[in-house]
Amino acid sequence: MANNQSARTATINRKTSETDISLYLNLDGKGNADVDTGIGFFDHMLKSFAKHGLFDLKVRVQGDLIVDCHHTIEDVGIVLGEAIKKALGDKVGIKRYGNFFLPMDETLILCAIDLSNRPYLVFESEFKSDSVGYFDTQMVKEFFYAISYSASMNLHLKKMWGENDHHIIEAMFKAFAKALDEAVSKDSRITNVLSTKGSL
Ligand SMILES: [Mn+2]
Repeated sequence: MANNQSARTATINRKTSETDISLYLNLDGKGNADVDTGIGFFDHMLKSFAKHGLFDLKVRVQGDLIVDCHHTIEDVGIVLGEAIKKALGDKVGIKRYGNFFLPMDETLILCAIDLSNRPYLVFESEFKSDSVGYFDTQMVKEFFYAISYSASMNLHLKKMWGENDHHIIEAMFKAFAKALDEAVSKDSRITNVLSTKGSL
């Protein structure tokens, strides 16, 4: 894991009767991921998020997978959103907005982010299958909803085109990573927070 004094990092531990999660995030990382959620496809998605956002991410989850994947995926979304918010701190100097069109074979996904401190999710996609591996496709929206609320971000995710559910979901995680990388990046011309209100 990359670690330096100026890196924006957060560690969150959250334990409920349904899940026990520890998560480390470095927004100024190099794309290193060490992830074990108990759901193979979800691990694949979180590693893609870290790799393409150039974040360092460590996640450990003990979830009630005996029930189903719902609590584990939703709660990781809550904790990842909390980590993003905590690592960002006062948001001084960041670009605030980020967007990306991510192609993956036949799939094209649009992601747009405003780190506005006002949670809002617009999610537009359909899936052909109920699940990819042990990951229920219904949980994609739930995951991003949880992030948008716990990180207090405006998040738009839209499938422009796509046939294959694995591609669609993976392209969403990668598009989210690329858009977030842009939104959290710094611009030396921004000397305070990028808002006429003076706070974000
Ligand atoms: Mn894949």
